[in-house]
Amino acid sequence: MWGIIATWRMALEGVTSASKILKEKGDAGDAVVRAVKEVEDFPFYKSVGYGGLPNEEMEVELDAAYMNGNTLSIGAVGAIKDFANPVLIARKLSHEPVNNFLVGEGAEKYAHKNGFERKNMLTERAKIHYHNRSKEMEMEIKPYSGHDTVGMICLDQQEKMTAATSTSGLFMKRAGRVGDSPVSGSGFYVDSEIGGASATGLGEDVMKGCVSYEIVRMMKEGMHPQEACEKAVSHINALLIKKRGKAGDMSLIALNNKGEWGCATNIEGFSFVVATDSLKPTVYLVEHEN
Ligand code: SD4
Repeated sequence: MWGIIATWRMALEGVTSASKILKEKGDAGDAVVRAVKEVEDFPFYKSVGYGGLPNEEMEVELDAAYMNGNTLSIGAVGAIKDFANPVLIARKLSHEPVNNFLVGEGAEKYAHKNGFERKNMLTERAKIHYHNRSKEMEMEIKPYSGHDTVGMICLDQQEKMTAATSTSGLFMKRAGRVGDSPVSGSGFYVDSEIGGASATGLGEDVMKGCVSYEIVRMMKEGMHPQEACEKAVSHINALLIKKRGKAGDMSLIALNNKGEWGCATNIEGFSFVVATDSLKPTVYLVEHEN
């Protein structure tokens, strides 16, 4: 048995490539990284990797993470500039005994030292978006105004599970801002003996609920991924409204070690992609919040 689930329609091509790896008994780490890399490399996906939207200083700062559910090893980078594939750097960092989560200059030094490809990630198209947005600025940052993060969970035929995320974060974020996507337990979490989960949305609010860990914890208690996602979204949504008067946008996906999956959201129009040994890569659209 094998399976993969990913946030947003933009993951379809990557998930299709990963499915081939998984079908041929390939490794869940190779599959998830291959799928995320494809999203990072595609210049028209304006919130991940090359072509990602810049921060308020017109610089593209990227966050990414990788987790191995067999060993619970985690690697992550935050606010890294000028490297083509943050997810590859994150995976490499997951092999280090310590110093697994590096940000900014330190992350760039590590990437350079380890021979990762340097690249100016700011495209002409992203510059145009920046200039248009600058004009209408002076308003609250909205993560969903043309903004998505890719998060994936993968299960291979050897029963290994992995998670990976990659994002340019909120459009017009402050320089140095790091969201939930590279933060274990918030943007992602996976344990091969249970399953994994990943989040997309307003990172500042996702982190208030450690939602990915919460979902895995509920799945450990025997909950189906769908129920765990719904419970996690409704719980954090209600909690934030109670304590703060409002809750940020949030969408969650999960896959357990039996290949069962789920998704829940508090927005309208969240898309995600699933493939398993019995389901060809398929895009689902959740039109209404759960
Ligand atoms: C962040 N969670 O940096 C990311 C943004 C995102 O859809 O997922 N947008 O806060």
